[in-house]
Amino acid sequence: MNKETIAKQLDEAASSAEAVEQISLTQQLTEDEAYEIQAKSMEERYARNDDFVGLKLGFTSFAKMEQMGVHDMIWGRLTQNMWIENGGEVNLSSFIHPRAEPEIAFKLKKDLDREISLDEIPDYIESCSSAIEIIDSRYKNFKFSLEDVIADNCSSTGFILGDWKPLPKSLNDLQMSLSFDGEIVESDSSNAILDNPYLSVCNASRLAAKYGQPFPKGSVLLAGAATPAVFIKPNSIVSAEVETLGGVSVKIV
Ligand code: OOG
Ligand code: MG
Repeated sequence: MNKETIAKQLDEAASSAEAVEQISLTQQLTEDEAYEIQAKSMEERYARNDDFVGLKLGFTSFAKMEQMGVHDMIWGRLTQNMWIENGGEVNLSSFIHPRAEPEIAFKLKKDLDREISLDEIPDYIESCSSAIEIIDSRYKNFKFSLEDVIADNCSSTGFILGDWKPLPKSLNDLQMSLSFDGEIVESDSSNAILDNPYLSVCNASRLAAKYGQPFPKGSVLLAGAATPAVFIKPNSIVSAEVETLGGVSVKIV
């Protein structure tokens, strides 16, 4: 299959909530080819009046890498239609086999078009918040290679942001948890994210510049999950809490 066909197939799998076979079962892709497919599949979404609103990193914690058997950082694009209001509702029937993750989000106060260092973060990042990411692999059994998941826009499906907070001096040693109906199902320290969640900003700036992805003022960045992802159940409330940043929740119907 050519890249165009794979991009369309993955886009169709996402819109119809019907899983497809992993590409890597029949065809070898390089990482760069997988990012080209991701870019092409995003064109399909943008053509349906969806808009780019930010980036996400994946596999920034050891717990996530171990869970999925994939050991490299990846990045994907977030769109307006993936953005779910804090306290809002999502319908499980629009997904294949969704999972939730506790995350930290950032908001850009300036266009970011080159790799920045930790010292520069206060110049480029306006605020941060607690977040939930909902991921939903378009591949059967939620199984993929690194190239498969990159082509599938890193399983990006939905995200919910808590209230924006001023940047603290440090985002280390904060307890992060994911709860279903008020019961904690996963928790870890924020250090699980690259030993320092601020390093997600540096890495996202590097990757966006490397792949020529504009990362403009106002964009959101999801830093990557601190814990393994957990399958979502119908008729439940999913919430995440990041110590000092507060909570965020979504109702699954
Ligand atoms: C890929 C997305 C990983 C994260 O936060 O690590 C991710 C997947 O596990 O399906 O979003
Ligand atoms: Mg994530």
